Amino acid sequence: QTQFSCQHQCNAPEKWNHANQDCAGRHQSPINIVTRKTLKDERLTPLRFDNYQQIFKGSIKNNGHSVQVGIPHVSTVSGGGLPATYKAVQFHLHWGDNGGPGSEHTIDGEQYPMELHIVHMKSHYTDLITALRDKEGVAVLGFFYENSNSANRKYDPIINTLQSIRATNGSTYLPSISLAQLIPSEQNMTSYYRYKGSLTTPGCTESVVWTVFENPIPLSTEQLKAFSKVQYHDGKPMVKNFRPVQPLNGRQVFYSGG
Ligand code: 1SD
Ligand code: ZN
Repeated sequence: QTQFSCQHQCNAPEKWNHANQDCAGRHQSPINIVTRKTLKDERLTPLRFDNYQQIFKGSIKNNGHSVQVGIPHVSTVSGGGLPATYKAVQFHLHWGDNGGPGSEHTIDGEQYPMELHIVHMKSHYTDLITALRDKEGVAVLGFFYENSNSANRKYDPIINTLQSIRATNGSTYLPSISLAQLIPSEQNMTSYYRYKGSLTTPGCTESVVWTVFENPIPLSTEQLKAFSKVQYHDGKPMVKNFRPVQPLNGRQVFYSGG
């Protein structure tokens, strides 16, 4: 088990501070983004995505607090004011109860039904543990979801596996998928927020450069509800697997503009 796995009380974030010193730190994530307090920053130009189009086959796993997909090839993100080039390591999601509020970040108090995290580390590192020792070693891209009337077929490969990874530690084959198909088109990713924060699960390490995109990804209600079929270790439905928002403690959130 690595330090990132969620072994106990994954659905009781209020208990984390006792077990993990960093979870009581002053630069924690997620946060509520108050749009009128954000600062427009001209350096936050469109991000550069390399190899996000690459189709890969992998496996999807119920890790006890989310469903996670490891990324087996090199895809990088850079530019947009990021301090380095970062390569994608894995992605996972946070969601609500049957399509109810479930995102980790909130915008002016609004909680979206789900949030995607694509976890990256500076491209010269070979593992996340080392990257987390660098205060800018990890970059997470966060995307919201919104309810739409029609199903988003690009999510079928993921949603079709959920039934077979209901149990904790369940994993299954994930057929052809690309990172690009999961996120908005590049012209719809120019509006985003940037701040310095932490992992949202223990050890809550404060080594994360966060980018939270404004434009949500559409999914139908049925698709959103499918995630609630996944189960925690104790067999209860894995729902509301988000950490509540944390105090900003004087941090500035930057905005790329429209
Ligand atoms: O919750 C994830 C956790 O599963 C792990 O992926 C960690 C990075 O190793 O990141 C957190 S989060 O901050 O991306 N939610
Ligand atoms: Zn996450």
